[in-house]
Amino acid sequence: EALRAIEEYSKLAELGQDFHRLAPAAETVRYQSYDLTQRLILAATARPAPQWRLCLLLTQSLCQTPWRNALQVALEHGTDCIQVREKDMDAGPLLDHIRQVIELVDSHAAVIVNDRPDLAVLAGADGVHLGQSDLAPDDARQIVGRRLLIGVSTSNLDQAKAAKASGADYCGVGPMFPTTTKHKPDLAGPDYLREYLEWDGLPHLAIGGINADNIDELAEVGGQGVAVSSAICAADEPGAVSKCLIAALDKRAASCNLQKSASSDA
Ligand code: TZP
Ligand code: MG
Repeated sequence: EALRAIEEYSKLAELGQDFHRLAPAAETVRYQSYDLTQRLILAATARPAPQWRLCLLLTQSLCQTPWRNALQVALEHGTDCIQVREKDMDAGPLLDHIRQVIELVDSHAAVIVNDRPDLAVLAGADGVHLGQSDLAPDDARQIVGRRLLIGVSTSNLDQAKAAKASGADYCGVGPMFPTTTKHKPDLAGPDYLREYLEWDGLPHLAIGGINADNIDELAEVGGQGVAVSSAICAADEPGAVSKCLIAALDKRAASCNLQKSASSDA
């Protein structure tokens, strides 16, 4: 308001040319101050990504039990993040599906949408997850604003650093192990997770082929969070597997061993 007053007063005829020249400068500074105010508000309301423990990549076609059941029991056993990952759904049905997931999750976990920043915003999700050939985080940010989190899949530290520089909030780190869920011929492996953790970067979700039989390798290098699809979705007992994976990250090995047979049977 002070800048506006300076701008207006400097235009008064009585003041002469010297003051008139002040008006455009005051106007420029006024607009810069609006921009700065907006950026300050956005920065103040942005929330950092938490270090999730277990993120379920929910894909209906992979589910052995009805997907609502898999989701429900995964939540009951400590899953704190759900990524809706439906590669073959058109936008309309996908939006409906995301809304159903959000309703079922009922704030007990974060809901992240794979690939689609637009649908993440429309559905009121907590974030969007992007691959290396999806929108860059700074472009997606134009769509999702500061409130939504942006995750990026990375296979090496250069990609992770680029994701952070472009405004990502967390990184997928993988693939850790062979997987049939996605075509990923080159393994990054636990060595990349170790390297990632040595970097003072962003929260992580190790991903790719993770199950009850190999998660100890990730716990050993210090892994704090994993993203898992088939090991939970395709299990007969998705709750038992979820519990086992979290126990392994907590290095409560006995609890995980107890459940390993359930997941291996699946
Ligand atoms: N990105 C890297 S590996 C992968 C994705 C989406 C697949 C994860 O699924 P699964 O079944 O846990 O291996
Ligand atoms: Mg993608």
